[in-house]
Amino acid sequence: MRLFVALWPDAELREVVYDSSRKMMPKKDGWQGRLVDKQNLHVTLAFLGTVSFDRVDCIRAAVENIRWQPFTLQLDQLGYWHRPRVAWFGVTQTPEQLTDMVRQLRQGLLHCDFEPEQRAFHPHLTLARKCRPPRSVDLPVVLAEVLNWDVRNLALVSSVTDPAGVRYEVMDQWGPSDA
Ligand code: 2AM
Repeated sequence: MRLFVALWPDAELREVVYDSSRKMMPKKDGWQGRLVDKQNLHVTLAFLGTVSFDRVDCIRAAVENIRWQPFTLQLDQLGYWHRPRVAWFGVTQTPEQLTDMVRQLRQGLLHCDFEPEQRAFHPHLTLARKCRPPRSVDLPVVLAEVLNWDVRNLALVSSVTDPAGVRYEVMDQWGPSDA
């Protein structure tokens, strides 16, 4: 199983993000690439890679034990990374609750024998892959309309590759901890 832990948008937010990404990256302006399917949009918190079944309980416990309260993620910029050739919506300011959530998650995953994650966490919602922006666009750009995401759940997700492409299956979801 290929697994990852993610912030998982609800159906309404998916529509908003998808519409906004189409507006922000029009083909007619020279944007190239493949938009991520609407139902696949998410923010990865930890990528676990290929994991054997016997580690799943430990991973579930690591996510379940995170103490967090609801918060709002303000997606307010469109950016691009050259190496992976992905375009994304990101945040100017990472909420402290999210930084703390990822810190707890990384800590918990150490107990499941994952290597410590060396890379800093840059929250982003990947919008397009194999992407190339037009030269005329100076990225990142600030969004005219901020997308407010009221984060209410965390998901353990399995990535399934089938002939139609990549599909993500939510294995489990958790809400905020009790007060
Ligand atoms: P990203 O698109 O948010 O950057 C599921 O495959 C998710 O895990 C992807 O959306 C990707 O996140 C992330 N991912 C895939 N392969 C990865 C890798 N080798 N290292 C880190 N994250 C990866």
